[in-house]
Amino acid sequence: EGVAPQDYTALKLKVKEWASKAAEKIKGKIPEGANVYFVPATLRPETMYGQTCCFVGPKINYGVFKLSENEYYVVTKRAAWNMAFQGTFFKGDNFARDASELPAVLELLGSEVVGTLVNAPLSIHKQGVRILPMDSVLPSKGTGVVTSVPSDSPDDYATVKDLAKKAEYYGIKKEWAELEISPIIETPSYGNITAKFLVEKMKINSPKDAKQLAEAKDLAYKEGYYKGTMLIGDFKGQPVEVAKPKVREALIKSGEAFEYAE
Ligand code: A2H
Repeated sequence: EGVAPQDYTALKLKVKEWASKAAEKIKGKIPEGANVYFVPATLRPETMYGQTCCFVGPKINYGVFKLSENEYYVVTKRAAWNMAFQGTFFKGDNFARDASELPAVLELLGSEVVGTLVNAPLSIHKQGVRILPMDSVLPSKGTGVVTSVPSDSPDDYATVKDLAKKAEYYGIKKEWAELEISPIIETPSYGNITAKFLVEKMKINSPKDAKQLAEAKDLAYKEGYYKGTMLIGDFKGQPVEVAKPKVREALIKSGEAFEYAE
């Protein structure tokens, strides 16, 4: 971890329909009709139009943390602890003195939530996107939940391709990994689906090609941020550098996201 804090955008993906295993476990623990959100941390809020699914680590333990009578967040305990210091759960003088005071309602294993249908704010896929497994999700970074934008993230692109190819092995429906990948950002060097372009050009065949993916991620990030132009949304036609803080602010203002730092 670096010295400078990372300012993430924590996005709220509301559960529309639980995977059956998760539904069993939450029964009686969360009131019916309460809103439960998966909360991915992203550094690229301007790409949220292109969300096609949301990743969890299948072996990672998540907590369901109570925000209010009808609002709950699914994140790692580590992230909830950070959030507790950033005013997410407690207001005013009310704060947790140690991790046991976090408002945890229950624990869920990543693999148990795979298949859950969530609403992804700004996504062109209005019917919702699925929670899917990604082996490279780090429990020690962000919230342990990673929203997937395969048009602009090489990691996400390589992972959705692999999931679709081996759907049976992963225990998912192939179509969950095959939502349409639409152009979100135009770039001079890599076209309008940067991640696909780079993954194909660099012949990256698997989400396990870590070294090449790191290189692709770097190229995609720099090109998108410094030379990209928005193709969609309220800031269409504007440079990414200008649009990025505006999209973030709009998501926070509408209550669909909040600030998260670490
Ligand atoms: B980014 P940094 Cl379109 N494990 O969001 C692995 N990856 C994680 C993670 C975790 N626990 N938590 C967050 N991330 C991902 C969008 C995106 C991202 C795009 C392009 C690049 C990109 C959609 N996925 O990240 O190490 C999240 O994916 C490359 C910089 O803190 C988050 O932003 O710099 C990013 O990594 C945070 O990485």
